[in-house]
Amino acid sequence: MAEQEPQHPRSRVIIVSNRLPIVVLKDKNGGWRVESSSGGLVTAMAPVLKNRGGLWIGWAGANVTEDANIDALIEQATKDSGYRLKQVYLTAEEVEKHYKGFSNEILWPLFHDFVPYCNFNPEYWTFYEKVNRKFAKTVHDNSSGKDFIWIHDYHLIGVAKELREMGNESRLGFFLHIPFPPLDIFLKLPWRFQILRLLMEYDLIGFQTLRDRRNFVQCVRTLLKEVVIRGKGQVIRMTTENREVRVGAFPISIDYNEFLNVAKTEEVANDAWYIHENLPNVKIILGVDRLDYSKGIIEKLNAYRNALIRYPELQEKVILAQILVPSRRSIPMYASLKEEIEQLVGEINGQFTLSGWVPIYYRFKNLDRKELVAHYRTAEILLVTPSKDGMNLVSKEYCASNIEENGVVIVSEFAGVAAQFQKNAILVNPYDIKGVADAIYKAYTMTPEERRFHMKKLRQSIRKINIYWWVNSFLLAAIAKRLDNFPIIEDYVPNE
Ligand code: GDG
Repeated sequence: MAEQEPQHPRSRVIIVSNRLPIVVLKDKNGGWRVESSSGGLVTAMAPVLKNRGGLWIGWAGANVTEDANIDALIEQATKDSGYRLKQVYLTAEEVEKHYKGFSNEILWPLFHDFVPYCNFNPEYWTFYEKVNRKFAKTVHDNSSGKDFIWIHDYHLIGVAKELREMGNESRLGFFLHIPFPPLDIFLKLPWRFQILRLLMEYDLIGFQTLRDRRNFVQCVRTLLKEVVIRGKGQVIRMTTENREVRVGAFPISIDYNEFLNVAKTEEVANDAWYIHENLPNVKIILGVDRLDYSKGIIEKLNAYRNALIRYPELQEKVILAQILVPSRRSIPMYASLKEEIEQLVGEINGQFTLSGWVPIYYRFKNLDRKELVAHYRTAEILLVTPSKDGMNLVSKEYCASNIEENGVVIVSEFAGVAAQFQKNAILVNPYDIKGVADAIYKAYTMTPEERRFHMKKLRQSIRKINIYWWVNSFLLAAIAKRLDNFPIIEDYVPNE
């Protein structure tokens, strides 16, 4: 598919996501400052929004109080970008019960297979509906009724139903960035019928992988008997009494060229050199993870310890550079996970450190983009072991930034990216501590030729299936007459 905006649908595009792509900050004098944030989604959507006079609707973040009159500032922030931003204001209670509550204490853990972490507080559901209605109202007030409205992620599943009830006749698409769980897990959700019915209000639903799509199909087939399911391949059709819903798998990606260009800069080259200079004579095994229990960080640390014990020649020859990115710290579970990780890092360092060598270099920090890319560019091995991950963009960014093409990727079978990377990365089951340790050793001992061969292939694949490809295929799936010619990315199935 071409790297340009598809010609259809020609209607205006409205993006709706929980967070707007901006950061709102209060300065020392009590005034407000708005900065636009970057990221793959923003970069990819910008041309589409710009060419169609588009609009992005979302929450501006917890810093913004009701009395803050920041609409003009938000307008200013995107003055030159050619599209508009519109904020949805949420009260503290709404943030608590919709964002932290239903979204991150129910849907996030459940959809990542962490059922015991769910807090099925019935009050959260009321707020989920209420906040979805609030988003829908802002969308409706700013829509002509003939737009293509693209809603993102688990916080906002209910927006389509509300828009339909308001009489909005726009075409509605939804993309789920996180995994969709298998039937037996989904059934635990007290609002399982409601959530499925909310999804069936869309014209197009996108998942990251065929596996997520299959899980969804199985839930619909089992619970909503009236729905007729037709087609096979990457995009299929489901018919209800009211509409045809198209359901597809669209693996999200990154702006390959953007990472490539940053990686090539002199500043990044210098930073990369500096990182290695400070960690001399070792191969760097890099981990970059948001602080989250789904990222398998404890399992990774245990596997690394196992590798140092079972392959003692790794000692003084490798270092695990683990960057932990602060996230959702106001949720108690995340604060205790941080403590657990830091305790284990301390234990491992205490157990193995020798004069001149510390096995784990650990940072709890949000790195700036250049520093992050410098780490990607210089690390010999990437180790990402989520117990479940919708896609995992870190592993794609690592490959795009690895311009010397000498890196090795070790990635979890349970990340969406496993399907695309299966032939050229080392895939691991993060729960298999010895297996992950063996993978570390295998990566360490790989020949330069093998590393180059696989990294080239990974880079080719990401260059082609990039973020523009993703946006295009999603928008095309909404309008294409034929659905049988979307390329298929088969899921990874382990071999014995
Ligand atoms: C969700 C799904 C899915 C990381 N550290 C820093 C930093 N990052 C940026 C990376 C990357 C993003 O954060 C992380 O993306 P992931 O995909 O790895 O994971 P989630 O945040 O959990 O994202 C995931 C994704 O949505 C997209 O659909 O792939 O499965 O869970 O872009 O670059 N950015 C900066 N400093 C850091 O230290 N600036």
